[in-house]
Amino acid sequence: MTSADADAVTQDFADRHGRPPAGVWVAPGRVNLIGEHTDYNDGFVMPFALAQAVTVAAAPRDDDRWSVTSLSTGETREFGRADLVPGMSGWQAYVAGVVWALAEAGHAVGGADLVLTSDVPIGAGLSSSAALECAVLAAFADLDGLAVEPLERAVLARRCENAFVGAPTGLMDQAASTLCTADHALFFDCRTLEAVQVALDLGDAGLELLVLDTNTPHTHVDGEYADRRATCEEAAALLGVPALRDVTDLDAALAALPDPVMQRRVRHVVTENARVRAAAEVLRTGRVAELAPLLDASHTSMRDDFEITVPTVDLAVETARAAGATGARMTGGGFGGCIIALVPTGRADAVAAAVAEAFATAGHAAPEHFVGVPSQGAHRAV
Ligand code: GAF
Repeated sequence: MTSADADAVTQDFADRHGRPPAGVWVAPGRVNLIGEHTDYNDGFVMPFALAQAVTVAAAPRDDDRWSVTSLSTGETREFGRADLVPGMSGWQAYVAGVVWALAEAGHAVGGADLVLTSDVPIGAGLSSSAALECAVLAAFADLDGLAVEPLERAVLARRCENAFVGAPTGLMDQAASTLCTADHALFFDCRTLEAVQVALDLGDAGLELLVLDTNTPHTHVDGEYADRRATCEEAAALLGVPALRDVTDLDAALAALPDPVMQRRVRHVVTENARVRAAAEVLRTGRVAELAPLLDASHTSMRDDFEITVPTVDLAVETARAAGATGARMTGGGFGGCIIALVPTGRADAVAAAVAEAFATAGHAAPEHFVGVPSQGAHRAV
């Protein structure tokens, strides 16, 4: 989010609705530093919020309707209370679902006009939808004076995603967008919901985090994601534990499972949880450079055991490493999207250029890239 985004939504709101907005709210996208597909297994994750965010201007209206304009797409969508039915299609479902989830939890949300814009790349695994949910939830909470604590906001935004939009995701993205703080990663326990802010001072270690979008379309993402989740739940049931988080003896668990695919899925989740805890310890004790091998091991595990990477993502990771990244991995749900690479300060453009060259040779379009800056979670900007 830039101050230009806040100005743009404020100006458009005033022009469009003939009155100023009551405020402007912002909620960021995220990168996940480490801990992939562990959230819905009651495990650990460690994302940080990006500077890229959804920015929304809003004001109440005096009927039970909502209008939402996206400056990013130029579209306006409207819905009323009677339209708040799970399964709604279109991007406005992420707004309607938040009204629905708040109402289900007993919070009275009044009609409102909203104008929003976003600089979170869409469909790139950087949580553009969670940012949208958390931004409008922050707006509704303030407009209607709702007493909803940050953690409950994350839980309600996830409920919107799961029960209204219909995506069977975990809590990581909404927790990151809501709970993260500037200069920190969030070590989040998805069972106890304990959130620990861990200082993330890459610059002190002479490093920065390159975020590179492979532009790979997410075909069949939803089906693949749901499939991975179902296999994990089936494995937990076979092992007689509430969730894969509870597997304490990996070798015994693998020996008890009949199916090699299921064994690989379980190995990913159990070892990834251990890597998240190790990464939190590495940061807590100021050994930032030691993040790199954990990122590499996470990627290998996602590629070989959870099987959620794709050739462009693997090419980007391998090329980044060969060009000087000390560690690299895919970030997010998988099957495309972004990679993150830990690079020496000032080397992000050079590493990205090497990946662009490898992509050109392989016949792929040049990826976009930026340096990820650990930023503030959802808040009121104006
Ligand atoms: C997506 C989901 F939304 C998250 O809940 C998480 O499972 C992630 O994929 C994989 O770690 O972003």
